[in-house]
Parts: sequence; structure tokens; C-alpha cells
Amino acid sequence: MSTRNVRAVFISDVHLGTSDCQAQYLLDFLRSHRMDFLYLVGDIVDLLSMRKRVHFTALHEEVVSQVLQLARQGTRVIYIPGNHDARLRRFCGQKFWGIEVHRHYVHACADGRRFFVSHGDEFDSALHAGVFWHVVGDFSHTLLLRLNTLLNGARRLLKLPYWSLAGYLKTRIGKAAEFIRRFEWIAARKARELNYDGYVCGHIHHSGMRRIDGVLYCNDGDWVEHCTALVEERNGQFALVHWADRKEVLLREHELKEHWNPLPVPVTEGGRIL
Ligand SMILES: [Mn+2]
Repeated sequence: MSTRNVRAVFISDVHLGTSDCQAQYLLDFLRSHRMDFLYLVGDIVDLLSMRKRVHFTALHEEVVSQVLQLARQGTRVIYIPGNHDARLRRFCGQKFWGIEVHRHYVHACADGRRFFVSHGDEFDSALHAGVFWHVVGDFSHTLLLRLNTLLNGARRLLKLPYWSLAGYLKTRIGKAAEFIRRFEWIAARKARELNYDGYVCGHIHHSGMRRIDGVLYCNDGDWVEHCTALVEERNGQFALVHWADRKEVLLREHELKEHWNPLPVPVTEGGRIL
């Protein structure tokens, strides 16, 4: 397959070192692209999970060596540690094997626009995100339905009425969608306050690109379930790419609607969301 030549690639939430990491698809993605800039936007190596259990396969090693090879071949590789690799934050300002470590970074686009890049966990406290992670966590639908059956079997034994766990969680997921909207809004507001043209982040495992109040919000998604990356084309335009068995461009910047309805209720710092 031919190699795509792009200006910059942003990936995050790879969670290397865990069995959830879709290393095969990421490796294929990295091998299929040439780029001037590679931004590793946090939670790349899951040092947090690796304290309990290490799942670091040959494929994970190959991802690391592919990144090192890109750096050797002239790609500027910028690593912004997230909350799962926060221990690497002590190395901010340093460079290892051609990889620069930064707390956050400002990316200058081909067309002169400037984008603020950070992992995104810095918004957790404002969003009371702990609850969000409990709700959205790593459950699958089948597992949920099985739990639902088990739970209601137990409730019958206890002569308690049927209670839908799935239904309950679905209402919480409605709240999760609201959480995502507020996260996007807070990031965009920060970019505007700092006078940048946009914000690039990850963290919430939900890729997206939206124009919010004149600022471009971009989330590069994850390589645990969605396998998405944010790409800056040679002309400075952004695109969201999905790269698994199917490879497709999910969204191009010029296709975005010009008008975005901002949230009716502004988010207050420390205000309860969920
Ligand atoms: Mn994170």
C-alpha cells in the first residue's frame, strides 16, 4: 500500500502495556504515513495499569520501535504525558532518543494557525470526571446484559421487583454525552482565552472535530476501541481518520458546519455536571 504524506499526526490514549491496546492497527497506521510532526498526546504507555499487570507484547515493542525509527528519519516526535503516563511528566523539557517531552505544546499549522495541544485530563476536576469514568468505563453491552440478568435473578430471590441496570446505565450514558459536550466546550473556551485558533486533545476516548465559538476543537480519540488519529494535511487542513480493518476519513475540516450552537448554560468552574 502506498504511504500517505501528511504534515502532522496526533494520536493519544494508546494504552501500550495493556491487553486493550489495538497495537496491530496503530502499527499499520504509523507504517502507512510519513509526517513532519508526530504528537503523542498522552496515555501512550499505560504506566498506571502496568503497576498491577503488564501486557507488553512484541507488537507493542514494534510500535515503540516504529516511533523511534520515525524520529531517526527526521520526524519531530513530541510526547505529552497524560494521566496514565503522568510519571513521565518529570522529564518535561528533556529529549530521549529523538523524542521531546513536553507538558503541553503549541502546534504551528502550515497555514499559520496555532493550536494548543494537551492531553485533556486537566479538565477533570472542573468536570467532576470521576463519575464519568465509572459510568463509561470499559463495560461491553453483552457483559452489561449478563450482569442485568444475574442481578435480577438475585433480586427475585430476595423478592425485590425487576430493576433494569441497563436502563439505569443508559440514562447515565445520556449524561456522558452531555459530559463530552461540556468537555469540548471547556477546551474550546481555554483555546479562545489563550488566543489560539484551536485545541487538540485526547483523554475522553471520543474523537471529534467541532467549531465552537470561532475555535476549532479537535480530539484525536484513542487506540483502545476506536482506532482514530487526527491528521494535518500538507495544506494545513485537519482530518479525523479511522484506521482498523476499514480505513476511512471520518471528517474533514472543510466539511464542518459553519455554525455551532454553544451550550445554553455556561459551565461554571467546579460546577457539578453528572
Ligand atoms: Mn487520559
